[in-house]
Amino acid sequence: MKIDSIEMVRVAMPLVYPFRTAFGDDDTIESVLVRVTSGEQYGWGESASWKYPAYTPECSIGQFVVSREFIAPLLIGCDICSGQALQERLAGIKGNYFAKAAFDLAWWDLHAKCLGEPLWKVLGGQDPTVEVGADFGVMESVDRLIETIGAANQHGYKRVKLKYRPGWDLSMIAAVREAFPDIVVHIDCNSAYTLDDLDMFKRLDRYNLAMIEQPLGHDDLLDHATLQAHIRTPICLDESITSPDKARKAIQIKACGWVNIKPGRVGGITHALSIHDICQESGIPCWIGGMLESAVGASHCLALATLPNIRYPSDIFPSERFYTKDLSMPPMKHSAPSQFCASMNPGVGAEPDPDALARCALERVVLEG
Ligand code: OSB
Ligand code: MG
Repeated sequence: MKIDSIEMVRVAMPLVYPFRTAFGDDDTIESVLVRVTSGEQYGWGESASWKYPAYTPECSIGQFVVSREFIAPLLIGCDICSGQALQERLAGIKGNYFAKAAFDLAWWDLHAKCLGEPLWKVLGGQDPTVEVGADFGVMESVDRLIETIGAANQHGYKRVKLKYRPGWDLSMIAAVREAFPDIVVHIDCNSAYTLDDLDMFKRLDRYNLAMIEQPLGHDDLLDHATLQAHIRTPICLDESITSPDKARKAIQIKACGWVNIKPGRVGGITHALSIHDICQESGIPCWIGGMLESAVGASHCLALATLPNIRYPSDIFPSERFYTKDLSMPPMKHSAPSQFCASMNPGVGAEPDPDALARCALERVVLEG
């Protein structure tokens, strides 16, 4: 498919309430949407590295500049026949995973539309129905958290993920376990700790958590392997897995028992598929994470979540949880309690609402071949 034009838009999407994690408290999500056009067809991609480089080293302003100055010029006018070919074309650009991802996702949407097939089928998904979990950030009190978990339980969620940071840690988990001895629960530390906290992690073993997500440095593998050797609870790597190569190395040194795959963090669907397959071959199960993207990015996540080695409820949410009005259409809606159904339409099945896109746009550029 020859890429005739590329549109890039950086947006700010106001949240209905602040999202509080070990890396900060955010009230707006910054994201970059990319549209690639080939003849009459077009595809949409999105990745959200956020405003501050606090989750990984990328941030939305940098993402936009790298997209405009370096990535789009390498793709415009080119005939790109596969996700692999797209990644090879961009191989000279180091890192910048989120920036590359939006283009890779747009290419996959375009490709699936040209085939006339839903994206999830093109990726090798077997069942469009996907199980998703409940997630809770840091709250004003543990009592409030326990109330909220109770409601999620009632709603039918099969697992709960809790953000975990200094001051919202062991005593919070002890209280949650006391209130809910049997629920499937895991914590996400967003790289807030070091091996100096080994004793704390050893104490966590008694709470029978499903996993501990990204306890140590955002780019670390080795210390995670050391920690994993000292604790029973499986580690799930998120931030540290930025490429298929990192996944291979993490598995080789036994740094984790699970991998959270986010298409943005790994440079797109092409590498998400490779990581999925590497993990599957090594007996490491995966699940899909998200970055509070609009329905375009979330629908790409949903397509990936239909793959066979996705073995834990994913982080995919109804739009209304985060946004008064989703920037993209159709908004994310449960198909049944704790489930979503991937779109049966050709492609990813979502695209920005033009008015909402214009309202949220911070900067926009179009490159013609
Ligand atoms: O670390 O998984 C993460 C959201 C934004 C950035 C990083 C992360 C997350 C999540 C998603 O945890 C959870 C949610 O969407 O509630
Ligand atoms: Mg995480």
